[in-house]
Amino acid sequence: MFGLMDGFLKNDAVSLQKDILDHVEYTVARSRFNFDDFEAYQALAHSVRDRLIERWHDTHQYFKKKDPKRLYFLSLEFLMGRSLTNSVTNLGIQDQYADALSQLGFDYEVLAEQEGDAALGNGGLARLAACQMDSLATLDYPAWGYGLRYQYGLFRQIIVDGFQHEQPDFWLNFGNPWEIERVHVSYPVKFYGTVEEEVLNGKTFRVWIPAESVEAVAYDNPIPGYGTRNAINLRLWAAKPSDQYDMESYTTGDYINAIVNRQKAETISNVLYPDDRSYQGKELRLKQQYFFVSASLQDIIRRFKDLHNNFDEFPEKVALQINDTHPSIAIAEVMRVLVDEEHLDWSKAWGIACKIFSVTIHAVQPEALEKVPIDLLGSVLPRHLEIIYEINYCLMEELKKIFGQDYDKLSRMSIIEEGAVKCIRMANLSLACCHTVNGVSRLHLETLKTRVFKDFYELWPQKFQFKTNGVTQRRWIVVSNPSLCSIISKWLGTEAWIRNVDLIAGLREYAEDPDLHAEWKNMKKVNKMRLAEYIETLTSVKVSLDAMFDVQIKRIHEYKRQLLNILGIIHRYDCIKNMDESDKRRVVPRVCIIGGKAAPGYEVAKKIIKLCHAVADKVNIDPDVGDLLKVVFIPDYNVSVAELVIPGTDLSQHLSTAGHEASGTGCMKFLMNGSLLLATADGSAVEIAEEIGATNMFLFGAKVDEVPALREKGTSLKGSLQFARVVRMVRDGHFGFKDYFKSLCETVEEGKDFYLLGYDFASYLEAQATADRAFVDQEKWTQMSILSTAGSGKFSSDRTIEEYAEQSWGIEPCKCPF
Ligand code: 26V
Repeated sequence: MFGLMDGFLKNDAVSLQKDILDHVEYTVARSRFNFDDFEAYQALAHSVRDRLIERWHDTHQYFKKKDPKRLYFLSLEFLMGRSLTNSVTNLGIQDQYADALSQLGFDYEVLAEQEGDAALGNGGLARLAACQMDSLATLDYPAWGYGLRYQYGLFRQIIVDGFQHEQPDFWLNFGNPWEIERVHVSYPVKFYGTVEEEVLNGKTFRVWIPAESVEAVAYDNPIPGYGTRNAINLRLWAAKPSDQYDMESYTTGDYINAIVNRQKAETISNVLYPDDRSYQGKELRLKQQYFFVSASLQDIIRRFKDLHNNFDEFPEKVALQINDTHPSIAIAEVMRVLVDEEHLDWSKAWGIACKIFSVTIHAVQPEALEKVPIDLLGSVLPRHLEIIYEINYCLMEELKKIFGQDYDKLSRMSIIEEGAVKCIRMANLSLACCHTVNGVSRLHLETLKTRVFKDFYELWPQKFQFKTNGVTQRRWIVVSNPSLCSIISKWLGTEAWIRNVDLIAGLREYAEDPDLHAEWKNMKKVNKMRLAEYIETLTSVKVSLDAMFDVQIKRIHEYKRQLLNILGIIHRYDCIKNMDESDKRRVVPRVCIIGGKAAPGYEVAKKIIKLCHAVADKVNIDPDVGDLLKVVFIPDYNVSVAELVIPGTDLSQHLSTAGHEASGTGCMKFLMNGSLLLATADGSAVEIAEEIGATNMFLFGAKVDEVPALREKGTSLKGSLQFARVVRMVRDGHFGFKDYFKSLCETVEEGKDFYLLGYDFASYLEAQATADRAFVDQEKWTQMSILSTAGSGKFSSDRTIEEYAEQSWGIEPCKCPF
């Protein structure tokens, strides 16, 4: 590890202790002789924050001096989780802090548990953004993240009688030491109003006269790199009432109402939308998008103008990354600023816009692509609607030259969707402008090219690329699995893999070494013990450490097929019930762990959660089963729960119907931690199989190209007697709640089984049986586990970010000297 002192603040244990005590006294305002764990955590966090701020300042000073091309990463969601452990690890001063705290009578790990998660995102897309920020900082890229500072993050899930209930996530209630409020960095963001014509120097301009203004205030979250002095910034915007807001009410004497109305401005950044399935065309959502986009662009342009006065240089200094279609209103906003405010020609402005934007699509399903009703856009952002019409006009003119009278094609490619409700297709707006459109795995790009964006791909094949997702090994190994981290460093003889994860492949050489096996098994056991304790505290279920810990944790979605998992568990239960004692001795004991949140309005997903509990209630107390099978639902799954569960997992499940998971990043975290994967050939799993060898994982199910025909044929329950039997058990009320589960059973009925659970069931059970057999041979299993970790190098977000930097953004590292 590095650096005892690299700024004004010293990092030896004595200095850290003094800093912590000072913060107890002066920041937390408690006596230095009497403070509890939470107060100690707060003081500790503030002392870490001081060190982050030093690096943050130096980095930004240095970026300013060098003025490199910067990447601006626009995302409506960032799922950062906890900051303490990650920051301390990246600063390289964990041992010193642990020492300092133990001398004060505190335990570093206990204090780390005091921190709540920053959950400003739904799932995969948002956690990916967080991993990518870590890689951008570590690899010294001059990058900024921009997003929204929601008052309420993703809802907390509580389970009452097996049913999910949602509770608000008041994550800011106890303060947030990781952010720096910048009251002086604020911009007005305008809404509504009309557009008028204005003549200036003989030229006519369209001028937006907005009717409402809301202030965007910056909150900066420093993101430290590992093994570097660089700390980049995640700037999140909070909505505050603007000074210009409704002044009239004051002058008319309606003071109280004027104040109440002002407060309404804050609703824009109040709450994160918790549904990651389809866009519903809500006004608040559009306002959130424009709010953070407009503030970010004002900030970016101000920074550019500090050093430049010619917008021709803009593409040399600025790369704008749009994370999914959510921020794509940025394209219209850049055009508005360049044309209406900077008075550039339309074509010149469009040329600039086309050079700066790139987009990554994170979904497969067309429903996830946002569409905004024209009436809504016209009311909230009237000038932007005009601009989008103009962009579409130019696009259509260009397409007519190429495709002539092919009106079907033209209407498919148009940014405007005609229909009962006329809409703007935000994805098409992005496709028209962005120089690069990225998929998140090789398979995903194929789907985009051949289905969702076929017409655009045929027109502009060069725009389409993929960057297979990755996750950061800093959080997912170093922070969450310190014993594995030590083993890897010891056997490789270096810690260099933490920055250059390709080195991890060096473990392959020792995959059969009995000494490594012993250490590896011990590491797994200790992690399983921790997980078992957590499970018992939360659910009162006692689990055996000799059992295979089998885990599926992710958002609950029909396409992710948690239902397939539960039906598989029912089958296992049914088999055990029908066994005699000698057969039972051959059963591999399992602890089946499921966790995840269902979108609040997603009924089917909520029924899946209830079914999981209903099965657990029956199985876990059945004396015929004992330790052979336990079923556990972990409530309120989030990033820090993942950090605990993943290291203790033997087998993880990734069951999406082929063609539905764009990439999947959970599987990469499990892979790094030496969990074996039971997966369909979907998303990144295909590439994982190439890296570690298909024989080191358990693949099953229909392949992508078989899916359409299988759907057409309407595969039936008759196809698998076993499937029919387990579904009947649920339908007949074997687990209670007969009426409640009726509609859930119908989703997999003959002719309705869209996600092909019935078709894949037999092959799923076969893969499960293969996993059981493999687990019996613990040496073989351990070897496969080591090979999984050894093959995980490609799935680091460092690799992904380097590809983006080179192929999409055109940015270079800018390393702040130590
Ligand atoms: C869509 C919407 C629709 C409007 C309401 C709010 C909202 C929020 C999120 C989304 C899209 C979710 C997309 C997402 O998380 N995709 C996941 O992205 C991962 C990272 O690329 C990828 O590994 C997963 O396969 C993909 O499902």
